[in-house]
Amino acid sequence: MEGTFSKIPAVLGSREILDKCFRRGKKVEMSFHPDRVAAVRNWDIAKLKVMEKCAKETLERYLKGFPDLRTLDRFHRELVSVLVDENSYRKALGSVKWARDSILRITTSTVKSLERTRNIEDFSKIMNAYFGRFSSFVDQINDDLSFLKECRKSLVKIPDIDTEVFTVVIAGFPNVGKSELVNAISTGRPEVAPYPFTTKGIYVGHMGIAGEKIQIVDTPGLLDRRLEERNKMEKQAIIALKYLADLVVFVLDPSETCGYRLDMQLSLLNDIGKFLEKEIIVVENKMDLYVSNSNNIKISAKERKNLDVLVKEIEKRVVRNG
Ligand SMILES: Nc1nc2c(ncn2[C@@H]2O[C@H](COP(=O)(O)OP(=O)(O)OP(=O)(O)O)[C@@H](O)[C@H]2O)c(=O)[nH]1
Ligand SMILES: [Mg+2]
Repeated sequence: MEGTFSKIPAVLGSREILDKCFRRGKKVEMSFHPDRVAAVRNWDIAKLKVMEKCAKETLERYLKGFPDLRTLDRFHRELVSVLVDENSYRKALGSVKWARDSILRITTSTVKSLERTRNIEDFSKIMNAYFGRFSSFVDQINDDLSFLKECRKSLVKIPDIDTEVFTVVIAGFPNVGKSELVNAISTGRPEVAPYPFTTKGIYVGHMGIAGEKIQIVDTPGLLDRRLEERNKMEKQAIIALKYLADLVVFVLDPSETCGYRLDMQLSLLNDIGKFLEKEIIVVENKMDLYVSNSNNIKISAKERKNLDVLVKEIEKRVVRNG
C-alpha cells in the first residue's frame, strides 16, 4: 500500500494536455534528406511520434497512478467508496484508456498514409486530419479528467495504512480530545491531523510497543446516530473501526466541555460495543477539568497526564495478540 494514494499524480485538463503535446510537436526540427519529399515526410512523422509520446506518457501516468479499486484491501476499498463514486471512477479511467488507445491507433495509421504518399501537398492534409482527431480524442475526455482531478483531492489524503500491523483506533464524540491523545502518544513525526481543527479524515500515527511498531489511528468524531444518517466523515470513522481496529480506545469527555452530554457519549459507546465485537478500552479524558468516580482510566491528553497507564493497557493487548 506504500504511497498508493499520496503518489496519485496531478491531473491536467484536455486543453492543457493538448497545449503541451502540440507545443512539443512544434519544436521538432527538420533533418536533412537529399530527397525533399522524404525530408518533409520524416519531419511530419517525427512530429506525430513526439505528440503521441506526450499523450501516451501523460495519460498512462493517470492510468498507473490512480489505483485499480479491485486491488485494494477491504479497508481502503470501503474508504474510497465513501470518498468517490466508484462507477464514475471506473468510467473515467476507462475513458482515459480509450483516448490513449485511440491516439496510438491513429498515429500508426497516419504514419502509414504518410509513407504511402508521394505528393507533398497531401502531407499537410493528412497532418491536419491527424491534429483534428488527436484534439478530438483528448477533448472528449475532458469531463473524465475533471472528475479524476476532483477524486485526487480526496484520495491523496488517504494515509498509507498497513492492514497487517496491530492497529489501535481512537474513537469517540467530536471534541473529546482524540487528536490531542493521538499526538500525545504517537512517536516520531505523527502524520496526524493538525489539531485543534476538526478531524475530517483518517490519520495514522505510530507507537513502539513491546518491541513492535504499532499503528494508532485518529478518526473524525462520531455522533450517536444511525449509520444511514452518518455523513462522509463519520462513515470513515466507522470503516476504520470495522476494518482496521485490533483494539479500540474509546475516548469520553465527562467534563462535557466537548459540547455533548456524557449519557449521549455512553450511548454511542454502547452501540459501538454491540456492533463491533472488538475489545474496547474506555478512557475518560480532560481529567484536569473533571474526574468522575467510575472505574475507567482517567487521563489528560492536553496535560500529558496518566498516559502511561493507558499505554500499559494497550501494551497488554499487543503482547496478548502477538
Ligand atoms: N482541558 C483539556 N482540554 C483538552 C484535553 N484534551 C483535549 N482538549 C481540548 O479539547 C479540544 C478538542 O480536542 P481535539 O483533540 O481536537 O478533539 P477531537 O476529539 O480530535 O475532535 P474531532 O476531531 O472534532 O472529533 C481542543 O481544544 C483540545 O485542546 C484535556 O485533556 N484537557
Ligand atoms: Mg480530531
